[in-house]
Amino acid sequence: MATPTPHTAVPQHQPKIVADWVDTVARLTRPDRIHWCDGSEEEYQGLIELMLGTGDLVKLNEETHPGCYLHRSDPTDVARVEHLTFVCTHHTHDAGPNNNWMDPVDAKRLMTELFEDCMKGRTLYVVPYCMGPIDSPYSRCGVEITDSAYVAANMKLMTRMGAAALERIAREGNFVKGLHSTGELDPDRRYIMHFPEELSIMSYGSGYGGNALLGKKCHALRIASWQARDEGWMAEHMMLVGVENPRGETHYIAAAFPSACGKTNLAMLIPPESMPGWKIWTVGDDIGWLHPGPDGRLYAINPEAGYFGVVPGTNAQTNRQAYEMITHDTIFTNVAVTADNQPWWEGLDEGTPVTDWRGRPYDPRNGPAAHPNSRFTVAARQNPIYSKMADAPGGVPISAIVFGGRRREFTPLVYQARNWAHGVLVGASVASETTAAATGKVGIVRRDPMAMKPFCGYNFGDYWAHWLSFAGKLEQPPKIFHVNWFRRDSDGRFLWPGFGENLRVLEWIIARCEGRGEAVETPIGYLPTAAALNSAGLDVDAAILEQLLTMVPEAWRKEMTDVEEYIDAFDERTPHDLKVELADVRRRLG
Ligand code: GTP
Ligand code: SPV
Ligand code: MN
Repeated sequence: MATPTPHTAVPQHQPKIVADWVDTVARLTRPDRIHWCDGSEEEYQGLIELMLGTGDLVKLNEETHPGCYLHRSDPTDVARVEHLTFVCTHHTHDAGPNNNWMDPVDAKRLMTELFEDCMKGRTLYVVPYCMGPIDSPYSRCGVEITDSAYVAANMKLMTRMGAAALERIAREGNFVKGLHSTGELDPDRRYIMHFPEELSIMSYGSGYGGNALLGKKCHALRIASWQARDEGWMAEHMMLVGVENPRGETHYIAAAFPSACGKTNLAMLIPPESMPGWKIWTVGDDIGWLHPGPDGRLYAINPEAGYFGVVPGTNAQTNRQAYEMITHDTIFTNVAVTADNQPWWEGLDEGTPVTDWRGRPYDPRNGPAAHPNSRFTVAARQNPIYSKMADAPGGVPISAIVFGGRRREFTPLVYQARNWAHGVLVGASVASETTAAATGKVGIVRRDPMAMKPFCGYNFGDYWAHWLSFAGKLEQPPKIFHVNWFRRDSDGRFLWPGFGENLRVLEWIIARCEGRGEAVETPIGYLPTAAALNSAGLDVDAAILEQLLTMVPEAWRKEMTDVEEYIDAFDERTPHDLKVELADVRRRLG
């Protein structure tokens, strides 16, 4: 069975614990070939050639976009499928009302039937990977078995994949098992199953990022959040960024925003011209693993090594850095193309789409040319501002945690929580308009605590208790804030320019962390005065700024009633201290 494929590089040591599992899976799925990925460049090129041959990839314009390829996914398979994503724990309450639950025995039976013989005629790829710097004590390894060359190639860009990970697995004797098959891409035969009690994942019937690149949301968030709770750390849907002031001092900030709400853009922010001397260093754009450090501060690593980012909206004005980063050696998924075969998407001010994301001649009556959730996959080292600290085994010390969401009404541009426990309530209160990152209606406000609604692998009640427990684990906990870049006027226009201008908000956040920065105390926390926000060169009306920095009590009384109803739905698992914080805010609001 194990006939080597033409692009198998040097044979490598195969730890028995991995080989045994691969063997068991191969007996079930019956692949024609087995390919152990070594993570080399030659192997990546081999996967690309293979997919160009099968039509899974199309080569883009070599002159303007060297090394860039387009993948068109099945039109029913373009986003995460939250309604088909399950957490399978022995006790339903351990998964909690925030997750779909299935009994692990039933889930295994269902998945085993789907996986039976599903790799006949296909290649089984063994993808060993390390989430986090290869020599960090905070990193964790996994192995994804997949029958998709697209998944294997994406994992190469997104993780530390190959021989080094396999060596670490052999040394540590454990790993997260992720089994994936694209199956028939039939939405009725599509499930993403998590078994946190045994650190394993089974995903069938999708090739889309968050459903299929199992190192990312499945391992680094759902499984890792479970492990983190047991081991005393946190796995969060957070970007990590270093903000260097003109004096050369750097503060690290972690920000949790729901999917397609601005993490990648904040992590790669370009300072406005009116803020000379400020520099931004990207540590991560989507996931942070946070640990109490020896000095009583909270330290973070980015478990990923690449970006799977939202394409639409990326242009030279909003984010020149990201825009240039994806002009070479990038896999595009579901964008449109121009007559001369360049990738195209909504928000680009040059070029004209001739073929839409489905490969049809572009016709505006069919909707946008690029899918609203079209994505780029690119290695982090292509980011010109990739932080030198991104590979530091101990991570970076976090000064501030920032929550945020898409709220068209009343949520201020920024406010600061009173203390850690109140900050946990602020995080638990996050709500946001839904986006194209998951299938379903777009633009509906839903509660998304800590931006983890789709990603927390256990009961939110327990999760909030875990968050609260860090007050006792940290001598210098990060200060906690909430931002909203997405307020709109009655015509639907954004009130705040966003993108680079968001640095003004980060500047105030940093000032607050240093015990400076003017603020007014309100029932929901501290808001900056208009004067405290750096507005030199900022093109926003004074009246608009005032509106962005105002707390509207009636709206907040209603909001807190909603929050109360939401957190109470977690029954006896909702920590008492969180309810106390909430009652406190309600009392202050009157
Ligand atoms: P995931 O990868 O899904 O977790 O998303 P993300 O949080 O990294 O979101 P990303 O930075 O990719 O932004 C998503 C969309 O929001 C893109 O279309 C951006 O152009 C847009 N966006 C990002 N930042 C801002 C901002 O400050 N203001 C406005 N108006 N739009 C923004
Ligand atoms: C998200 O949906 O939050 C993403 C994209 O970052 S995915 O990897 O598909 O989850
Ligand atoms: Mn994300």
